Amino acid sequence: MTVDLFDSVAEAQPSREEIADGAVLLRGFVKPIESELIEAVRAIVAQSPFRRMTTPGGYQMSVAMTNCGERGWITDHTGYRYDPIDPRTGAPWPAMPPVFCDLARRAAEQGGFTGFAPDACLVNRYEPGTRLSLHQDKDELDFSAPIVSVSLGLPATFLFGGMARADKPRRFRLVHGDVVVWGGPSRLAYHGVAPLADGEHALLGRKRINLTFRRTR
Ligand code: MD3
Ligand code: FE
Repeated sequence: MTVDLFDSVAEAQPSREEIADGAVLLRGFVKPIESELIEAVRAIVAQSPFRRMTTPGGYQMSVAMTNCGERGWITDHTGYRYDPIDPRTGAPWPAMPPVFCDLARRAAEQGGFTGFAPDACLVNRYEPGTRLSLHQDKDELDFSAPIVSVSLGLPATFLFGGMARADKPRRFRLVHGDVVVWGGPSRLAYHGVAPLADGEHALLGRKRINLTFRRTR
């Protein structure tokens, strides 16, 4: 009984928290479509598999990545860029599934950005121990569009820094179903992910999947 009452309140007023200037956290935003999202990730990975890319500095990334959409983010010994072709398969990246475009647009709207039309979705895979060091996302042409991020599977400690790499990051726990819209002054903040703790997720096992939706041009 108490649970039913709580659910109806949560539905009437979904959680929306401004965690930094221009950054809006939507707890549990994609829980209602979790199965569709996971199925769509499986279909993408069947076509363009996860791979650990090598940075221009010669380091292999700890995060395994793939993409969908018109363009995908890649790194190799020559640099970082968005490319319409998956270098692993020689074919275009898988199309962005309608359920992805739709959720990204609805989430961006909650963050105050109407008409968000991502042309790229980077799909990151974390396993226990995987981390992502502090960086800025600045390979896109237009920083007026937000980035929408979706967390699935094991929880992560997200590090949110400032405009300078040396700014001490704040830590946020992101769990399965959470969405964050990163716009305005937050768009160019340094950020990263602490080494993933081991655990078991009911739908994804010992993994965390993160989707980031981007407008690259
Ligand atoms: C803040 N991914 O793919 S998502 C990335 O959990 C990336 O896989 C992390 O950083 C992950 O580039 C973090 C949250 C996120 C994504 C993009 C941002 C936060 C951001 C861009 C600007 C500011
Ligand atoms: Fe990033």
